Amino acid sequence: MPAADAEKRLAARAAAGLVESGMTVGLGTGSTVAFLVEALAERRPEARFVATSPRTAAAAREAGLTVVPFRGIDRLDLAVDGADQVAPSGWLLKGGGGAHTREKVVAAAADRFVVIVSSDKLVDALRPPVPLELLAFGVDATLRALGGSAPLRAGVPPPPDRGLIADYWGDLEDPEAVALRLSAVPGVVEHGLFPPTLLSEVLVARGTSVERLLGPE
Ligand code: A5P
Repeated sequence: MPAADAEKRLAARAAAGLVESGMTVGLGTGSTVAFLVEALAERRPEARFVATSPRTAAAAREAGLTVVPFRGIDRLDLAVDGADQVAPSGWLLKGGGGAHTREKVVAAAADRFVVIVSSDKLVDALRPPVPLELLAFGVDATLRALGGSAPLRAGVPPPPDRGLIADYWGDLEDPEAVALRLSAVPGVVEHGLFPPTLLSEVLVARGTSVERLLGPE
């Protein structure tokens, strides 16, 4: 197994230990979360799970976990997800798999949002692109409003809420300013910048150990 995958697996196993019976838990999307599902399948806690993508929902069901729709549930005890980049400031870049809209809704609903990553995901500063989900209606006008710097992404499975995925290639020196700007463009459903205020902690695996980086209180 490649070193990064071994680290993802280790971080995922540490996060699986946070799931207790009776909890409602959000599951992110991606290869790190796939290891989480694998670890949960072994532990089998009496918990119910909300999935951020059809992919994760199918894997979790196949693993024997109880997956429920995110409806009639207004908060989650815990959410666990991977990330593409984690900056020292606590800003995250997500959406490599195009699932960031549902991932952000789930993270925001959770009392505790835990991010699990291999050590290569820690960066000194976030690098573009920023994944975007765009409303299909009027998408060319939305792309124009984004200044032509956000080409549509080819070859990704369409998001479950019928949006389109694009990647914004603007400067990312000030993630907060970029996040505000992107959120202000009508037709941008959601962007992949996750603020530090969403984050409870990051479990980062390095070699054979897992380090816990705390987010803001
Ligand atoms: C999915 O859209 C993303 O936000 C993933 O959470 C992120 O890309 C991490 O993916 P891996 O766990 O596959 O690295």
